[in-house]
Amino acid sequence: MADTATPNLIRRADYAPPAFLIDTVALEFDLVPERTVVRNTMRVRRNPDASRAAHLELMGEQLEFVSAAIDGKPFPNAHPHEHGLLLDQVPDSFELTLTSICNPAENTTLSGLYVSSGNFFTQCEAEGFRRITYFLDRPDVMASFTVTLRASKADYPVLLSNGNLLEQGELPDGRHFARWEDPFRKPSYLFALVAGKLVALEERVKTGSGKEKLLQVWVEPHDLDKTRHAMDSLIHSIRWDEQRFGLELDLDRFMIVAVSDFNMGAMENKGLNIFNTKYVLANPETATDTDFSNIEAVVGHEYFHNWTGNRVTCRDWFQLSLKEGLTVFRDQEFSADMAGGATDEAARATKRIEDVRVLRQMQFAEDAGPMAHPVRPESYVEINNFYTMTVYEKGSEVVRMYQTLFGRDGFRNGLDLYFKRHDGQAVTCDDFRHALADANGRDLAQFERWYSQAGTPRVSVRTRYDAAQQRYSVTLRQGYGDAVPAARETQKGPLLIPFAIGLIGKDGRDLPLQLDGEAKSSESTTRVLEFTQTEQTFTFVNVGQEPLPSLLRNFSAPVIVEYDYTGEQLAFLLAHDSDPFNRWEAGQRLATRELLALAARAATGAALQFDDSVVAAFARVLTDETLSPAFRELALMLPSEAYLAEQMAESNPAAVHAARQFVRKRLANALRDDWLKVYEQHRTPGAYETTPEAAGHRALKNLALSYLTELDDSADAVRLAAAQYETANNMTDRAAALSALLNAAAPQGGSPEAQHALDDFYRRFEKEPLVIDKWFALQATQRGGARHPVIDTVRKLMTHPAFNLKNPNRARSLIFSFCAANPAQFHAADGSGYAFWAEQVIALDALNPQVAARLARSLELWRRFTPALRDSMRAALEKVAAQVKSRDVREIVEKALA
Ligand code: B3K
Ligand code: ZN
Repeated sequence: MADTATPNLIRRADYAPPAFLIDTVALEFDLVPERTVVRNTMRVRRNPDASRAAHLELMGEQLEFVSAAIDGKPFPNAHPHEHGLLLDQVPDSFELTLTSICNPAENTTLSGLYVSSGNFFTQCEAEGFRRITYFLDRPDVMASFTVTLRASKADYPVLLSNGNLLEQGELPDGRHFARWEDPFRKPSYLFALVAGKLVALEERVKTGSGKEKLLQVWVEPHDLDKTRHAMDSLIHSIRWDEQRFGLELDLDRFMIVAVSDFNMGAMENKGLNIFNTKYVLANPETATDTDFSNIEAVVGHEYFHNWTGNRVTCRDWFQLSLKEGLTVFRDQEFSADMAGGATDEAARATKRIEDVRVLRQMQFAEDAGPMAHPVRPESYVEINNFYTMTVYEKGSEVVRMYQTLFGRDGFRNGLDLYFKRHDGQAVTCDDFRHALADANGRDLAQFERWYSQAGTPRVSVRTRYDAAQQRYSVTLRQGYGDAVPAARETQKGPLLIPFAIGLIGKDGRDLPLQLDGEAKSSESTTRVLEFTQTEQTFTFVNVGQEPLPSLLRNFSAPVIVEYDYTGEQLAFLLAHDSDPFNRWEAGQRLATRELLALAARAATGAALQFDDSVVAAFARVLTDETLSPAFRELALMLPSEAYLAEQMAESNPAAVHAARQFVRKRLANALRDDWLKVYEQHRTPGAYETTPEAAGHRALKNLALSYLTELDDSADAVRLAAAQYETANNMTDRAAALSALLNAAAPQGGSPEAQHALDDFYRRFEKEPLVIDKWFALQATQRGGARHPVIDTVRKLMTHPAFNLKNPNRARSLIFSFCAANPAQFHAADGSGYAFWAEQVIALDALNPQVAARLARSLELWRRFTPALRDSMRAALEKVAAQVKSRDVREIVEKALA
């Protein structure tokens, strides 16, 4: 029954197995941009495990129905409608042949089959396959696919699909064909084809069992010089998955294809991964260190899906985190191992810090708004709206907690059992949890709450030292605070929280840990407490001095820890904690506390003052040469404006910006000589190297440059930045210099040096779309000034000949950068940012609902803002709600307004 309040709400509780199964699919494509004919021959039979249905209902969208035949004879009872094809009175087992037509040239949604730069590409996850042919387009229907592609040989010399190439050859009229077969059964969302003028970087590698594999990275010819890093990342991924998890590449050939029009990062289609160019193309002149590491992470992520996602897939889309949370966890571990190996904890920690920063800024915010949902959602209107930070990043934290509880070996045993039980199946998050529980002899019933409860848990900590008894007790209490309704409804009881803790003595060293009842202290000075009740006390014995607790080491659970540290204690932890994550965390807490106090004053117009002890704590980090440059950069970077605004009782982006700028200026002026020295010391002369060490030097040097631009007299900074811009031999340094020039020029609304560099940058990289994206993004995120609002620049750039709303990367580089990454300017008091946002959501809605819905989300936290902003945000939301048509955007704005 349709729920009238929320039309087309899909619920997890309503899952039923499919009435029919499809065993084999033979697809034939006659590829023509405006009119592609698809012939689909399937072996269909009734599902013995489902109740008997009267008819076969296939999904289909935007298709022109041509014909249907059963067992070779025309079938009269096929009824096409807006959402698919209904076939009446079908036999129990039969061969079904359907012919339909689609229009890839006009497909601006970038879901299904579409044309980009004259080439054909597909994107099927989650429900794009139904835009190609009629099908049971759901992940629990797994079939064997063969695919025949036919197209003009001159226009589409390369024809690719999943699996192995069976044959290729010539056809009359300048056409040719290729036939592919995927040896593994798969759900339709993993289908892919590519056709066009492409070239490949190729490499042959041997896997663990000695088999030779062909690896290819396909791009447009002018991009071939930017494929080496993606290929290296692929080779490293293959090796890593063998070593860490014993998982080998199961195909003879593995292909990556880059496309410049793409809705997200990349897609794990079996044997034929399709990537946004942003996550493939890199050379030192065009890509930053961040781009290089993102490429490594995304190539790894998609490759790792081959086992976690493809070999074992999801029964239904509510189980999305089964593959996404697990695969994010795997790519995070891969990147950490690439940076620091298994043992260099400090190097691993930099990756951990970056991941946690993203989680806290984005996922915690999601949990505090109208889109809050459990890692395994209970319902959705549009599944594409649930490829979220919660499903991906919180989902990854949930997987990480198994490893924290059972150790690397226990986790590996669990994963081995998972594959042993479920290889070739479409399964659920419960199946995964049961495998982990059974392999480790544990009952993980309580752990299920991590999948079913939304909202960010809060753990408040009380400690008590009894000097006479030498006992130290730590009392933990868990709850959710004032959760939003969407989250509160799901909260049923306490979670199993692995809570890692250490105790630090007066000399800054870890104390031995012995819990009450234990015979002796443990070897490790970090203990993972299993915290399972609403309130629970853990008592350490033989504690000879009052310790300072180091709480939630390495961020062992996705929770907020509340503990009243003094400023001095935080400075002590920042200087001494043996857990590198918590050293960073102490600095962030210290800075956040000061910044929030300042923002509260700024909101009332009071004068700002700053505690010198905080400056001293930061100075110590800046000059501590025992710390890696990468770590120092992370520790000295202040919490983002978005994160800070989210911590306020009423978000006030202008006050946060004023406070953060005040602190940046204070740190710049107070430590001027140190910044200059660090800038000089961390230059990386000579040839560009992509190593984590070299990237760390560049990061710290460029942070110093950015602080120097805040000096009351920024002439030195401008001189350094202009020289760095001119002489840079890599994009990291060039882009950082340009950003520094824009920042230094912000108060005056521009400078000749900044303008010169901007113009030069455009001319130099005119033919590199990914670099021009940076050019747009740097301008959209620039600081601006009171009399120089950035919205004016953004509106002007919207009319630039290189701007193109249909290209998601370009739309993101200008519109999203402004609306989601420049809070102080976007939330301008006059509402100009919101008016712009509404216009762009409406314009994108007509072209590409998935991209529009992402943009729509930048106003979802409107209720948390100051009253004046709130009213004008609501007005913008209402305007959008009244005009948009797509299910995607409607779900977002209706939830926001509800
Ligand atoms: N599985 C894809 C995401 C598909 C998004 C569909 N809206 C990429 C990934 O997570 O690897
Ligand atoms: Zn994924």
